[in-house]
Amino acid sequence: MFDDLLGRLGLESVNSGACHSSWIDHPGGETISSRNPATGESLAQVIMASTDDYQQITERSCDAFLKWRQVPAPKRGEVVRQIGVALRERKRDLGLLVTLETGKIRSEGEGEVQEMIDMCDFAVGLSRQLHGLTIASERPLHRMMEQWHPLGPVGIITAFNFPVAVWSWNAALAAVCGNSMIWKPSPETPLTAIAVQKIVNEVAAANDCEGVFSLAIGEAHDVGESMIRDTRLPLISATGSCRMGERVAEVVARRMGRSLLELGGNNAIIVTPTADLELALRGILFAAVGTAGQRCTTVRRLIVHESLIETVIERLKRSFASLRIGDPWDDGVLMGPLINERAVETMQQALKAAEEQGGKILYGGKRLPRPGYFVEPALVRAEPGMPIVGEETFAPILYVMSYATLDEAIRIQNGVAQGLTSAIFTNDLRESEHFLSADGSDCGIANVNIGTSGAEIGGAFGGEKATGGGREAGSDAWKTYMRRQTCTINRSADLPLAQGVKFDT
Ligand code: UN1
Repeated sequence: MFDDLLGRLGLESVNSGACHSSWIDHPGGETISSRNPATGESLAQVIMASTDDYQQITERSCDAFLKWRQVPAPKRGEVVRQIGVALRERKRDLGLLVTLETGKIRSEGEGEVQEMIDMCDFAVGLSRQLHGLTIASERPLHRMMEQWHPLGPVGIITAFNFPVAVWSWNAALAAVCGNSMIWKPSPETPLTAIAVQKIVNEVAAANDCEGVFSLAIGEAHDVGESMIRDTRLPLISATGSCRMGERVAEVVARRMGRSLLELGGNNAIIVTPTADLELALRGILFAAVGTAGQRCTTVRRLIVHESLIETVIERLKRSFASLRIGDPWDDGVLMGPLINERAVETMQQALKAAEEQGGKILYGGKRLPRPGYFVEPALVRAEPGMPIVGEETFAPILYVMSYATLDEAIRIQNGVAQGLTSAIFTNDLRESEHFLSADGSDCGIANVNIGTSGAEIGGAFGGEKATGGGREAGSDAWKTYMRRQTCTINRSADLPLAQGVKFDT
């Protein structure tokens, strides 16, 4: 069954993780195993790219950019449309592969591919709307305008938890904007990356644009470092931990490059006395345990009005206890495994720290006695000031805290380093408007009566503070992938200077 799946995705012949316009036969990097986190077994071996391979890939990418930037944007959109069609045809298989390699449940695996398709559709429309402004000039017979030009080859670094959707956020936009790109996926998910690259290669070959999309699977310390230092890449888009993002920000800024960072979250949900509790509990459950707590949008802190906290805790304990945890392939399972052994250990350490810092484990947190990396979700009574509550632990741990006034709840919510997503459950218009106002949530995403995770692609995605400030996917996120040019055009025979400056000879 597994072999059939790999066969259908064209993966039986390629075990190399390096592709420019064609696959590199003998990449020089180390060999890694792709593992199924539900069993701990190896799925396949992949040879990674070395720094030399990276150089070769990037040279081709630079060449491809020179050609691609001349292709009219709507024609570039047509190529992205075809990628969307190809993804529709492989949605089920690619979704299964995502499940196999990440351990997320099947509907989430397929949902990721749907997100890629949505992103392609969005980018196709955008390819006819890369609009600039025209601006009134203060000088007679002059006009001003802004235009948006392609930027150059873009470096795309993605994480294991959304191994394909986050690539598409970047790739679909970068492509219609006229950029080539080099993708460094997480070494935890090499097979999905290779499968995507194969799909894209078919479309690129049919459209004579080979080399626009390329892949370099490699380690952070060689391929990753080469990429962020590379002055040929004007933009590095990186998704991952705050620590990784700090390194990227520092190195890219030193060479005056642009970085688009989508880093850690420490997201909170506030539950007020007027909340629809049934709705809130459903929203909290998906946000807390969906993807086994391994989304950057996972809710990590629950801030509940003191009048409700005992009820909410009791109800959540029951929901956690009745949650079906198991093989993500099986119908009805809602929570699969963590990605690897290290993730299980990190979760255990965080729970230990929480207890040492005065927290109380109200439910769960144990490793399940079965192969793979399965854990119970944990519910922990905590206080806002506990150091561990300020950290993002990539696991299903939900810290519950109580509040008395909405000002206090918002203060608790904003009182962490990260600023990705936030939500309030309330039926009180004033509370909701306060939460969304300038003195409300300080996050890049603020929701009312829905949880913190599961954003649509139409909105710009990203967060403030330690989350990095980048915006990807919808709205006007495309502007990060282009360079803005301000043009002043004079159709008079005079040369008047701005601000009335005289410089007559
Ligand atoms: C991430 O975890 O890196 O909003 C992104 C969500 C997803 C994206 C998560 N669409 O939960």
